[in-house]
Amino acid sequence: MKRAFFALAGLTLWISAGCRDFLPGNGAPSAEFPAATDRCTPKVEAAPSQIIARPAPGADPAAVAEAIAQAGARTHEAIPALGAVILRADGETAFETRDRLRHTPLFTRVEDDAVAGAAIIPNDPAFITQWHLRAMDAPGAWDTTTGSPQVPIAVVDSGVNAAHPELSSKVLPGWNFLTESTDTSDMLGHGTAVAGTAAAAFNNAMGGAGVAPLAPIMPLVVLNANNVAYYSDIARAIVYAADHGVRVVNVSLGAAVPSGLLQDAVDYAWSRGTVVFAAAMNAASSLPHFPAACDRVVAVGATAPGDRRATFSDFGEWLDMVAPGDLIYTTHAGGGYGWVAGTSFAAPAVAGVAALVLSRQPDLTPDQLVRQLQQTCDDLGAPGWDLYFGHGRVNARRAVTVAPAAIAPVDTTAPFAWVQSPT
Ligand SMILES: [Ca+2]
Ligand SMILES: [Ca+2]
Repeated sequence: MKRAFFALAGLTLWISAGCRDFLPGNGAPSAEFPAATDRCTPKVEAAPSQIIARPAPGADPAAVAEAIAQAGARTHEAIPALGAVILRADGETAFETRDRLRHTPLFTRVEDDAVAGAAIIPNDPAFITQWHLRAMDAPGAWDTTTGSPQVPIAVVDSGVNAAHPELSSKVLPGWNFLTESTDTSDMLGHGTAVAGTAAAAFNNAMGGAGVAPLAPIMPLVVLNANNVAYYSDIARAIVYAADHGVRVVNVSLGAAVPSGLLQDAVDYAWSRGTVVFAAAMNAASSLPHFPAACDRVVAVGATAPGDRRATFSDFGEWLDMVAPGDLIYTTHAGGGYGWVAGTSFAAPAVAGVAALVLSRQPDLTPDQLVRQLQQTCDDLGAPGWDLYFGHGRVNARRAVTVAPAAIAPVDTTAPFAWVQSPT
């Protein structure tokens, strides 16, 4: 989540990078999957040019439609909950179309529908155990709770292999925003690996375990087989999860393009009790990626064994916390297990802890939930909140066992600190 004073710094970075100029009509996705050798260079993705527009309140629908047509665009779909319409324009002239719409008072916001990529780094390590569960003391949490069927986790990703024996008992009906259908099968494998990290079954004499083994998974498909996800589909998926009462949403996707629409979706969800957990992404830089750097999103960086920061993990003022994200043994779409790396797998580890917490304390507000997760982290690096570890590495046991009175009632400003309640 973006810390308040960082808004200006982020803008400065953005302008100094000149991104708006070198990005094509739809912005650029991150290139973090699967090109581990190309982590820092945004890759330009050829995709239909989509523009997100929000008509002004009370604007005459006929005038809006005419303005859209005159600008050379057509309406593709609407997101009524966010008051937005998704427009499609010719790729060659999308830039002009967008600028024309921006100069029309009929719209309060016009922005590119950027595309996000997944934050996975393929890996082939020699280890054969799930070190990450011990590092974040998930077994210590399981003495208290292993999650609840009443607290599902929405996985906004490439789908989930519902036939995987570690996931088959827990995959809920979801939605595919690419095909507008109920087919949530996984065409990429990323979503199945994320889902298993959060909630693979345990105590079933096979494979490994997720952080919240009893938590159901709601697959929401936005990422296609080419590792491209439109921001508008991510926003629709977040809204869908919130509308269906899912309080924990994981988005292991991102791009370095700020978006009002993504922020609106996060705010919509937050107002309905839903918290979005997002991968910090893997560029090993402090350039904010979204939705991780949106306000109220829990941005999760990655650690490697030994509580070291994973070298690929992004960092910055917008980082909330870290979780294991390197050498992670998790479910593969093919049906077995395999090794993966990336902040893609750190975010669902924290989402899993959130599901554990809510299974015990279902009445926590989003603000209370996030503070409980933050304040029970094990501090790493420089004392207190810092750029590289945020509040520290999530601790599942502490998160589910902390006494409510030990959680500070209000957020503090950076540098982070809180006051324990006097006894
Ligand atoms: Ca298992
Ligand atoms: Ca620290």
